[in-house]
Amino acid sequence: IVIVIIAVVLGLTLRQNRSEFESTFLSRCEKFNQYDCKKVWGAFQQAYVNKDPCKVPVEAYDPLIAAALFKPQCNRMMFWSKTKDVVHGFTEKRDCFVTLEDTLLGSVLDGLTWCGKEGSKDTFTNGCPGWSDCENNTVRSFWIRASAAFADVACGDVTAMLNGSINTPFNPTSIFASVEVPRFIASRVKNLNVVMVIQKNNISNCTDPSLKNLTQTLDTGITFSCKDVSESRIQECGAKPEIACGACW
Ligand code: N1C
Repeated sequence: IVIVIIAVVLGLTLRQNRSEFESTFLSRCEKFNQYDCKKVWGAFQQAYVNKDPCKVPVEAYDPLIAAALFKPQCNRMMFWSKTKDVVHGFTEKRDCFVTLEDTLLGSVLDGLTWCGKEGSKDTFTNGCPGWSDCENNTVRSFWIRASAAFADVACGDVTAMLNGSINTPFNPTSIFASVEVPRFIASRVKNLNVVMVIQKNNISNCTDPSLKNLTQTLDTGITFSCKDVSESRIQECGAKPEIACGACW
């Protein structure tokens, strides 16, 4: 009897987990019109279900990206590295910029962990490999693929917020440096404007040597600019809609 009870409870929790993930996915998806969320869910699942969660290549998400295409928003696209909270604190309140998390796929999967298992058709949210446990893990491959698609449609003036409180604001291992910047092409992107977020104890700024690597990676023809902006100014601009987007920094 005890074993049966344990089995039932375990079975229920696992099922609940699965349906909870699926309902989070669908309810977040349904906030966006123009998408067939059931179809998007199907395309999403096929990327990792019934697979070893360390053997999900970036390309496994190609059909998902095809099912939920990104629309280019010229001059409004915002990229970031190690500044997620500042960026989203700002974009939540103001309409100036669009981040990947404002698009269907980014917003649906932001903050979530998911993976499959060989021999199972379920989605698991526990026991999934961490970001750097193995290279081709379910979650990391998704963010690489989605970031690549988002960067592919970048156009006009592009903005990126980098962190002035770390040693290497432009870190070659970040998704921003390794996936996004190399995909900006001069025929679409005019200028890359880096906003260096400066806190009280900042250790780097726009003169940081890592930005040299950034300008060297940039496609010839894309101009580069960088501005040191205090975190409090970014917050102020987020809180005051009367400040025009272009006057924030
Ligand atoms: O490795 P990063 O920063 O440079 O990646 C950020 C970069 C942004 O410009 C986004 O367009 O790549 C995109 N991106 C996301 O939008 C995103 N949302 C949530 C990349 N990663 C994203 N995450 C999670 O943040 C992801 O699961 C991983 O843990 C971090 C990577 O962010 P980072 O190292 O600060």
